[in-house]
Parts: sequence; structure tokens; C-alpha cells
Amino acid sequence: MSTLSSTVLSQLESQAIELPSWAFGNSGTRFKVFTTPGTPRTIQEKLADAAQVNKLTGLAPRVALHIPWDKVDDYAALKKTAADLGVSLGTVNSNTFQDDVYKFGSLTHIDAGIRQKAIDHHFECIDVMNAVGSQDLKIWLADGTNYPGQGDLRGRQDRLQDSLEKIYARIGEEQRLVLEYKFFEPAFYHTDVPDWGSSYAQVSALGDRAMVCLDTGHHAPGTNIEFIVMQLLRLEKLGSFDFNSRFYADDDLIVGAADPFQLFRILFEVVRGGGYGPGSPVAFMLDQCHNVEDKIPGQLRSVLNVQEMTARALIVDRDALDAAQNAEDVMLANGILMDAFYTDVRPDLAAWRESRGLPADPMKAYASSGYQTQIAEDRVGGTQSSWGA
Ligand code: PSV
Ligand code: MN
Repeated sequence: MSTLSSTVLSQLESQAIELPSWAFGNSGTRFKVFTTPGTPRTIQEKLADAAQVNKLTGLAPRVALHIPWDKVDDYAALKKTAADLGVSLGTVNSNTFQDDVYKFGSLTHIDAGIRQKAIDHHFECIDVMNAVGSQDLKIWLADGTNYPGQGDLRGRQDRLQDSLEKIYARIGEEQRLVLEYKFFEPAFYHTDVPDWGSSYAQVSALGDRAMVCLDTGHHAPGTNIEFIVMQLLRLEKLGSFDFNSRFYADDDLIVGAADPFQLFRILFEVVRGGGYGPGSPVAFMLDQCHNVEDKIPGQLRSVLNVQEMTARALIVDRDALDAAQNAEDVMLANGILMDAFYTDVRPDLAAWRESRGLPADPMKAYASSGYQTQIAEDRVGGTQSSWGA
């Protein structure tokens, strides 16, 4: 018997998961960055690899840029390169965490000149967005302090608001600013945007086109992330996801790898809260690094995991669940949710893929495509892209 109705399949048809350009470069830990043959040396090569993921899954039509890592002279040409490959350019991520001048902060810095430099960087990102047709400016700040007393927590928050106002005033009517939070790292004592509430407070003060970005790896162990999803959707401020998974810290592992059940719970709240489907304001994006696995299969597995858990979230019998909840039937309500989670939707998804001209098994199709061998042979010389380049 088929597990996925035609309604669910048509809901899945519009799913789009944006890929991070940096996932195709080398990455690692502070101990070691391992390289792989064929790693892209340019943003154009990263786009070519990302296009493979879309070609094999039909799930990843957009690629996010990180500036300056993906800086080019001619953005119109880059837009065309993407289009020729069958993808488009998505979220533009700013970067104020690698310049020496930002040692003590960027948008929160005590020095107005350094704050202005950080604001100007965001203006440059908005120029890139305009040139490539991107909708979202994503801001994650490394700002924070390491020692109690090092900074004036309140003053930093006020300066952040002031800086964000200037950036927000520059984005277009069709564009959005999404502010990402993270509870620690690289600062250890305090972080200026540590949690959803702080991000919510900042973006609420800006306006309707400022939203929160929820990176699933940016929470303390044990945090009920699906509750945050529910709350932000309820407040109409969930703008986007950075999907990944973690065991310990901000591991940036393949989404759904560490805890598939958590991914299911998150996606159930997304669906329940109106955060899925055409007209929803929630952008799905991956923010991952592949330290020991090949990058393209890593991204393939990631988008497939999101699709699979979305399918399971969509088949929850909502009417039965409502009835069980209203009747305070604890075990029945829990059973209804678990039934959906335990349903193996993979055979149906494989058959559906085939019916749309996609490979039933994109992982296998990639492995036998010869693409990995080809890029390893072709991409000789030059400097492989790495996290931070
Ligand atoms: C910070 O840890 C973060 O999640 C932000 O989204 C950055 O832009 C990204 O990682 C860089 O990998
Ligand atoms: Mn992120």
C-alpha cells in the first residue's frame, strides 16, 4: 500500500532546499582540514557541484553565497553561470568574523569607524543581492566577549540595534534581513545574539521584512528546538533555517544524521505552523561542512533526509491527533505521531522520483555517474576552496 497520497506528493513537489556554497569546499576542525581530490577552486566550480545535487534530486534549485568567500568581479556573469547550470543564487551571507579589525566586535563594536566598516560590508552584500537577484541577507555575528566585565552588554545591544537599522534601511521592498542566533562560539562568556529571543527582539524592532534564522546546530544540548519553531511561526518571525545536525557543539554534520527524530519533530511543527509550502515565509537552507565525507554525496544525503522527514511530517493524521489531544488521550496522541515517524516513506519517494524522471536512488546514481572521478582528474592545480576562502 502506498504511504504517500497524491496530496502529499504534490506538497513535496514544491520543496526547495538551498545549498551553502561553502559545503563544497574543504572544511575541518581547528586540528586538521582534510582535502579531497576534485574540490572546487572557484565559486563557479562550487556551483557546478551544487547543480549535481539538484539534477539528481530536484530538491536544490538555489545556492547561497558567502561574501567575501564567493566574491567575484562580475555578478551578472555569475548569475548566468548559475542559470546555465540549472540553479539560481540564493541567500547572501555576510561575514564579519575573519578580519582582524573585528577582534572585539563588528556591528556592536565600541568604535564607530569599525561599526561603519561592518555596516558597509553589509551594504556590499546588498549590492551583490541586487546583482544576482537574491531575496535574503543573512547575518550571523561572531560578536561577544570572553570575560565578565570585558564589555558593556547593554551598550553592545544598543549599538547592534543601531547598526541593524542602517542595514535594514538599505534592503529592497522584496528583500529580507534574517538574523541568525548562536548560543556560544567564537566568544565564550557572552554572545550578542545568543538565542531566538534576542534575535526576535532585534528583528521585531526593525520591521516586517526582518526575520529570525534558526540554525539547528546553535542550541544547547537538550533544547526543545521544535518548540522554538512553533513559537517563531506563531509570532510570524521564522524567516529561515540553517539545517545541520550536532552531537556536541556546532558540529555542522549532515542534517538528520545525529537525530532523525528531532528533524521529524521540527518539520512537524513547521508543517503544523504553516511554515511549509508555497506562500510560506520560511526558507529552507543547509549550513553544513563535510569534514571526512565527500561533499556532493554529503549534500545529496542531506536534502534527501529533509525530504524524507518532511514526507513523514506531512502524513501525520492531524485530525486524529487533534481528537486524541482534545480527549487528553496521551498514549493515542503520542502513538499517532510515532506512527508517522516510523512509516518508511523511502520506497514511495524512490518510485515518485522515477516517475518524475529522476533517479530512484540519487546516491547510487551519483556514485556511478563518474562525476567524482572526472572532477578529480580535471581540477588539478590552483587552490582548493576551503572554509574561509
Ligand atoms: C556560524 O556558526 C554559522 O552557522 C553562520 O551561518 C555562518 O555564516 C556559517 O556558520 C559559516 O559556516
Ligand atoms: Mn548557520
